[in-house]
Amino acid sequence: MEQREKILVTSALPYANGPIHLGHLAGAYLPADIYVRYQRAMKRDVVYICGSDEHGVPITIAAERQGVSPRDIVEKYRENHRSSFEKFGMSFDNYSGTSKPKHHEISQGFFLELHRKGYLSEKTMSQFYCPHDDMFLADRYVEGTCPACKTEGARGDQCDACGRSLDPTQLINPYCVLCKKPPVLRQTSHWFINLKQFQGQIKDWLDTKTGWKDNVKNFCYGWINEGLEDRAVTRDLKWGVPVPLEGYEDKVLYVWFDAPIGYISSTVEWAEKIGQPDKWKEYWLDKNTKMVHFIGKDNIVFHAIIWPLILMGHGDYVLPAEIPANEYLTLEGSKISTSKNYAVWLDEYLEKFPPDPLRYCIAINAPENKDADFSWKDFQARNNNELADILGNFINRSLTFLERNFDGIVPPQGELDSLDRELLDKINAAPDIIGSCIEKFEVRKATTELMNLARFANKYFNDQEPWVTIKSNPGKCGTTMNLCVQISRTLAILMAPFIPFSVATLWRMLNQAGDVIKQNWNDAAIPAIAPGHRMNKLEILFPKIEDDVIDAEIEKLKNVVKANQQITQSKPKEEMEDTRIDFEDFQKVELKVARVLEAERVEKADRLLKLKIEVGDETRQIVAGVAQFYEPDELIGKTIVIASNLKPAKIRGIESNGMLLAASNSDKSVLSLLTVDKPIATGARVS
Ligand code: B3M
Ligand code: ZN
Repeated sequence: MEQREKILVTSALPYANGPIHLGHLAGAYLPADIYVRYQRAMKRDVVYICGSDEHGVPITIAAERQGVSPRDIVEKYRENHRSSFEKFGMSFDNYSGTSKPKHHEISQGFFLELHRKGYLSEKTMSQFYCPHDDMFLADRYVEGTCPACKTEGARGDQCDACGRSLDPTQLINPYCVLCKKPPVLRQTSHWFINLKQFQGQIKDWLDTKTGWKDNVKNFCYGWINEGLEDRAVTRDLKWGVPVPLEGYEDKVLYVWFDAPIGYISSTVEWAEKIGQPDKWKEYWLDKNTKMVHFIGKDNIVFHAIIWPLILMGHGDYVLPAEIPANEYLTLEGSKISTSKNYAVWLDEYLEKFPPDPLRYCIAINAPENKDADFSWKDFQARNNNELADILGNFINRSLTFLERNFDGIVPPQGELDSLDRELLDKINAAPDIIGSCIEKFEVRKATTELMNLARFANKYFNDQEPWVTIKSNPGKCGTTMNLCVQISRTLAILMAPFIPFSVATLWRMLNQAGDVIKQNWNDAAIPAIAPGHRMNKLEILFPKIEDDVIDAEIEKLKNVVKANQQITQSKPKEEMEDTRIDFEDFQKVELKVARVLEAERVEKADRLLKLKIEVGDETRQIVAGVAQFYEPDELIGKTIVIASNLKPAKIRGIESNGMLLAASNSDKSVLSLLTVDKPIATGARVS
């Protein structure tokens, strides 16, 4: 027996830090599900793998913001994703999560193997550290102004505005995302993967991928031509896969190192669940497996360069055959944003609408080669004017006519006219036409072709005028109705990957045995319904969506935009306003030179010293928080600078008449008193 081609399909593992939105669906999920359902109908040996990405900074930041543990966050969203994907009809063979022990074990194994083979090296470097939160600030824990496009709020690993990937230390005015304070640099050690040594190998491999989309290839060549830099694969974080080396117990693997390994661990979990624990090897350890990674465009580098390189370094494993990366979906003309809550969330959508209109709408408008937009009006129009008025209407009028005039029993085919033959030709050609679009990852075109087939069927019904021929030529009318039923069946089989829920209803109406999604794709080419076959009762396939329902959704998004504008307007003053002052304001502070005459510690206050100072012919007492940096004796005789016209204040019950000036760094680990450059009499004004 001929060996069936093995296909391993993956959809990017979504971060378990928030619900799924339409942008996700259009990028990595729906096109993959259509592809897999088609391959299954072609009776190919396909496994479809996914799971949630449960490590990395997006998760820990979400946990900190909500005041819960990372574990709570990932369990909540893993379940949220799993259940909304299921309701949307995503047909994964397995949905796992990367915080599971099996995944940790497999990821550590990969790390150790690369380490053993000498592909990893250890480096000490300075990294941002937040003294306030007492932690290293990995990746997105730091934000600041993008050095390239100058947009504020750029993340430590990437600027969303210009797409540039960044090292946190490149940011202008960096700050810790938790406390908004500036970080300091501290030494830390990490393991790096030496990408350079794979540069030639990865380029040769990419050169063989002649059929890949231009967007993917151009992106990769751009990266390679800039020269591959070594990349850190460990992080100073507490949540993640622990680094399996001595001395590194406090560190974890970088999320992008372990996440793609999640494709393997989810396949392992699948094999265990079906009771064939070694079955995953048939896919992963066979170089003939066709591995297809569906992703959004922001994941290209990781899937097309770093991940293949990890696999090459490890050896034994199959490399990706196809990486169909999609562009972005915008919403009502604007960028979808999880943090701004500007999105259509899948779980909320599914509470109000059925899945198929959305599947159809995204498929026919998929952001394949350029960004595409989702608008609620377009969604309504696609449902009402295409699904309902073309496909639904054709089925409805055909089956109603059959019921009224033929008791719901399929009449035989008589003599064929040219229009009948055209219809049979269309049926015959459709599986190949649609199939080849899907094989080429052209979901938009496949969906358009399918709707055109339904449009043709609707027109065929019109042009044959069965309501006329039923009287004038009943034999011809029978032929027309027979062919209407045949093409309905063809449409059901071929539309199954796109709108699986609706075609299951259609299948029932056609009174067909078995499950429509289990049909053989190529059987759709055959007019297989025999005369004498009885139809089932009619059901409505696509209810129309009313204006008020759509208007409410549009209104909701407008309110989100408004709320976001208000948040920006009500930001704290110091963040929003110009903080510069007039010279007159500065002049109000009288800064003067003084000399320390006496200094002593303040009892029960470790930070304070009580000083007696000379300011011109005046002697004053001040209290200063410098005890951790200066011994009292060191200070006696020193020339300092004070703000002399502050109103006296009591500090720990001791009067302080003025304030000395000192410079300190952001984490208050160094403090240095201001003094003057040349000898000058005390009381001199500083301005
Ligand atoms: N979680 C990125 C994302 O959700 C990441 C994908 C991992 S795939 C291995 O955009
Ligand atoms: Zn902080």
